[in-house]
Amino acid sequence: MKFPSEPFKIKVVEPIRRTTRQERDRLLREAGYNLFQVPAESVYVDLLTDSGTSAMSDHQWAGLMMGDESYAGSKNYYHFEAIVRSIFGYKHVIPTHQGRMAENLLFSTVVKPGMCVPNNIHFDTTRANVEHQQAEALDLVIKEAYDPHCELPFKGNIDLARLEETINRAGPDRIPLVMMTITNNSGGGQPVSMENIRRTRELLDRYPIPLFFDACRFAENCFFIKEREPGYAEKPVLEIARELFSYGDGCTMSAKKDGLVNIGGFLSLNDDRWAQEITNMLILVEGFPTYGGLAGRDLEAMARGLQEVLDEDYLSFRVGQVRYLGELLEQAGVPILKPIGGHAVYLNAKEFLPHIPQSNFPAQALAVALYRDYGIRGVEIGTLMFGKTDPVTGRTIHPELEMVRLAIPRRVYTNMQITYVAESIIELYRRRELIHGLALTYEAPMLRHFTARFAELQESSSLEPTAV
Ligand code: P70
Repeated sequence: MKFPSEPFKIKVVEPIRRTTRQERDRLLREAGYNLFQVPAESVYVDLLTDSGTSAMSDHQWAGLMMGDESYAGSKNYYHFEAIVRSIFGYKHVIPTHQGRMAENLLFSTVVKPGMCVPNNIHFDTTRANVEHQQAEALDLVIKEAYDPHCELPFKGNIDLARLEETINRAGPDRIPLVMMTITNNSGGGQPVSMENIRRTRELLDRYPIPLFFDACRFAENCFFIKEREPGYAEKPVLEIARELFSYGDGCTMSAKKDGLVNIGGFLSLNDDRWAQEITNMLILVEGFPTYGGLAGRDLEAMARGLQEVLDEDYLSFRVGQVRYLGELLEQAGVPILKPIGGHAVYLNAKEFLPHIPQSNFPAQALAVALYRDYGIRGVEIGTLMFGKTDPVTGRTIHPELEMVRLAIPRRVYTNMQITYVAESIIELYRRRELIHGLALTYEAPMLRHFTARFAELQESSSLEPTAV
């Protein structure tokens, strides 16, 4: 089946409050046209993120009742540790409350000022945690990743020639580790191939430099390997994951994605000395090593989620649902980033709104229109999130990709709701010239996208009022 139907049925529902266009228009004004400032209760389909927004299964909810809340030695920790070891295969398993704390603990331990950390593309929190150590975060993804039309099966691959050149230029002593983000979120949720990982390992062995994974969406990456890479079609996804992680020395994980939980993460690695230092720091900032900032019940939900996420019926539905949205849009001529990613569809705002220059935030304007007219919330991944000010000229340097990411929460929305999203966007595309740009009225010095405020360059009253 091209788009597999849901491999679950719904036991509990969360009603969604309907809002009017008028109400959403008011909320947008109050929010300064920043969708992070809009109350979630006033959103119909919330595609802001796939992080921490999954629906847990009855098995996971049952696991919450089995929480052992002992300060030390909780049985849920041992279960969680065993599951993580059985999939990832690393010796030490260090729980954290979410992914960025795993990054913070790792980088504050192994990265020193003046060092550099290569990655395919650093996610913002990873980059911020590397830069916080006064080190350089280098993005070395293959150049095709920046072309929204280029259809490669593994567009998240790292450029091995550039990696080798970087190591030779910087010197292996200045590179404490190489990261690989699977799937590559900032590059469109694109997978990395097993071959690229194997060859990265071979290259790093020559120095030697450790390889770590940013493993948030590892199951989706492994599913793409099964679908696309020769030799893997018959292998279970669990086996693919085990092989993939065997080429690394450790990983950071935000279990809010492929852990199918609402909060949780971990760091797992082989090196005893690093693990000891990290554990000492963990006690200082998160808690005792058998709970690491989480409740025992959270560890149990995470252990169960990590097993469920490897279910192939689930994965083919999951990746299929994202593809379903992408293909409906593509068939109608809506410009999207290709190939369709594992967790999200990315609208190409430069082509959707060619009449709005990048300095007037076309992707943000598109996200605003989508919310105002249809109650759908996506997230801007463009000039607002990644634009930088040139320290010499004071002018803004715009990123190459200007996109609205529609991230699909796991097991949350029905295919009918996804159809509604597609139909809304197609309708909006037909009257795209009525969308106007935005001008910044406030920005914070760091991570400005969360709190920025805008003014509309022209009132958007000409759009049809649509009730959802
Ligand atoms: C997302 C969220 C989190 C993330 C990630 C990768 C590859 C680490 C982390 C940090 C963040 C987000 C973005 C926009 C709106 C809301 C939320 N990604 N590495 O949606 O993990 O959040 O647990 O600290 O994608 O992509 P954590």
